[in-house]
Amino acid sequence: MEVCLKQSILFLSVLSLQLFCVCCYIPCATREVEYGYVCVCNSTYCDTVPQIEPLSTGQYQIYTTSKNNLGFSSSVGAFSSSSNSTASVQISVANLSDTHQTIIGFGGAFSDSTGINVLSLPEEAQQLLLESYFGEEGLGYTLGRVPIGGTDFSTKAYTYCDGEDLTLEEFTLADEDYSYKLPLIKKAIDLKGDKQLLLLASAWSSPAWTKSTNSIKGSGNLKEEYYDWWAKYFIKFFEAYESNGVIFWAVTTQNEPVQGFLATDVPNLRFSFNNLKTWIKDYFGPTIRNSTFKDLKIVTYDDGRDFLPLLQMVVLSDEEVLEYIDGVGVHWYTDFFIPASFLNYAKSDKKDLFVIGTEASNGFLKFFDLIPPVMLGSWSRGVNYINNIFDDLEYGMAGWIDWNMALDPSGGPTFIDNFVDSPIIVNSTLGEFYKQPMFYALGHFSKFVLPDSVRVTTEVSSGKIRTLAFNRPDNKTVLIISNDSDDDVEVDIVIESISSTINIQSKSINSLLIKL
Ligand SMILES: *[C@@H]1O[C@H](CO)[C@@H](O)[C@H](O)[C@H]1NC(C)=O
Ligand SMILES: *[C@@H]1O[C@H](CO)[C@@H](O)[C@H](O)[C@H]1NC(C)=O
Ligand SMILES: *[C@@H]1O[C@H](CO)[C@@H](O)[C@H](O)[C@H]1NC(C)=O
Ligand SMILES: *[C@@H]1O[C@H](CO)[C@@H](O)[C@H](O)[C@H]1NC(C)=O
Ligand SMILES: *[C@@H]1O[C@H](CO)[C@@H](O)[C@H](O)[C@H]1NC(C)=O
Ligand SMILES: *[C@@H]1O[C@H](CO)[C@@H](O)[C@H](O)[C@H]1NC(C)=O
Ligand SMILES: CC(=O)N[C@H]1CO[C@H](CO)[C@@H](O)[C@@H]1O
Repeated sequence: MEVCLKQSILFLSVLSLQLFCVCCYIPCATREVEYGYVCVCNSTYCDTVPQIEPLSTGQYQIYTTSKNNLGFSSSVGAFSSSSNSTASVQISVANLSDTHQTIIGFGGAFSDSTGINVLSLPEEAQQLLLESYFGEEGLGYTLGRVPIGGTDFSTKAYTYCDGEDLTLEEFTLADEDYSYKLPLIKKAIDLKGDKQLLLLASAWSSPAWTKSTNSIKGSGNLKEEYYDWWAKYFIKFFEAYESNGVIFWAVTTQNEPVQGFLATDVPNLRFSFNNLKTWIKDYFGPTIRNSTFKDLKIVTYDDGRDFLPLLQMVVLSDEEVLEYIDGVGVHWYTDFFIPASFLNYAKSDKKDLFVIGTEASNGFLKFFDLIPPVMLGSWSRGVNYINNIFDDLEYGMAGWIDWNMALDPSGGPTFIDNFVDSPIIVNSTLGEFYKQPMFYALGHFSKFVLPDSVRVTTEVSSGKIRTLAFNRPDNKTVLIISNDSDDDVEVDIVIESISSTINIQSKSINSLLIKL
């Protein structure tokens, strides 16, 4: 494919002056860094995703990102009806009607730290960063998580009603909402144009005076006398955001209600499963459903895989709770020792609930500072994301939301020093930002597995590669194919009655779009 720089050409026609955007795509400006490679963006330069070509029947377009060749490269080929391959690996999609879950989307979180880092860049670079995630030539994120109040990725602990006020009259959004969250969310919505950005809200902590510990920081229980007050607080939040032009799609019942207590400094509200059940069915559910925000999807749990069996036993078994909830949110922090099969416990036999990944972040395991929070350029952290998304989607997840969209080179700011990694690292002193392998890993899913795509059954003849396939709403089929081996692999791909042999590069993730 031809590679050239995007340029705008003023084209004067008889009728009007029109601005045409000419040409293909902007390739990665590769830089070798401590742990691998990144793509460098600044105020005047940022790589884009090559455009999707108009394909005729049987044609495919394959996008590749590899360890030594970041960014997206793309080429076009064709399937044929004669199958005569000698390839060592076979991928088969035998029946496009053999379907599984419908996809909701992929995205990241509008944490305060994301806003602080984005806004630390020159304005043109800010725009290129947001385009990289939400733009037509970027990853096309369709989901965003918005913290209700502060988190560990803020510069201080705060809620919207820090003074004791039973009437909620003093409820007021924080400077952080006006400076960091709302401006970015609005720009992201603008970049989506007529396409939807689905926003999910989650609270980390209620005000200190409503908690057993009398502190926003650290885990405390919500005092029972504030159960009703806390439900109404959410309505105030949705009203305040609505008056700023931002409408939400979903809300979670509490960020990490179960194991938030393990991180002793993180602003967190703790619920036992029994208390969570009571709060949802007697307070939160009725309050939301009886408000102007009654159409919000209510997502419960919002915590690690490990306690899903208990969630199923205590909460998802209760028919009154099921009346109110639409989905189950799952965090990734215990995935390194809890198998994806635990996601089978995120289900109820009485109601279809969607399962969605609501938070993920590399670099949280520091093992007494032996592992740095940010490993700039690390391909293996990209592979962590790839394998995790594969596992989750194989077990029925409908979407996956990353944590901070942009952090500084130390993995912050975070007022409790809970530094972690992020797909984009911002260097404000140089006015540039670095797209890490994680960015491209996540992008292969967000860009090509569009909302309303439906997963179809795939089979792979060897453990050498992983693949998932989806029927997209535009009637194209997409295969995501990854291999982490040191050698290129010849793969014969058979989709119902047509096939093609494709070389899958070593250490690569690929998206193959086919028009059938
Ligand atoms: C921005 O990045 C491009 C491509 O790497 C480079 O040519 C240009 O010099 C950079 N601009 C600044 C101001 O660093
Ligand atoms: C199939 O492969 C064999 C051996 O590689 C070759 O002789 C034959 O012509 C091929 N047939 C088709 C239809 O491509
Ligand atoms: C394909 O899958 C669908 C749905 O499971 C099933 O009804 C149909 O019989 C399958 N077709 C074949 C040829 O197996
Ligand atoms: C719903 O709200 C109305 C008035 O706003 C109130 O009269 C009614 O009791 C509420 N119903 C529930 C189930 O909370
Ligand atoms: C950020 O820029 C400074 C120069 O201002 C440089 O010393 C530092 O190494 C850069 N950080 C990263 C992670 O590239
Ligand atoms: C997809 O295929 C279905 C059935 O053949 C057709 O009704 C629909 O219009 C197609 N959609 C698009 C976007 O081409
Ligand atoms: C992601 C993935 O499945 N990677 C595999 C690629 O192939 C090697 C063997 O060559 C496997 O060990 C990896 O698990």
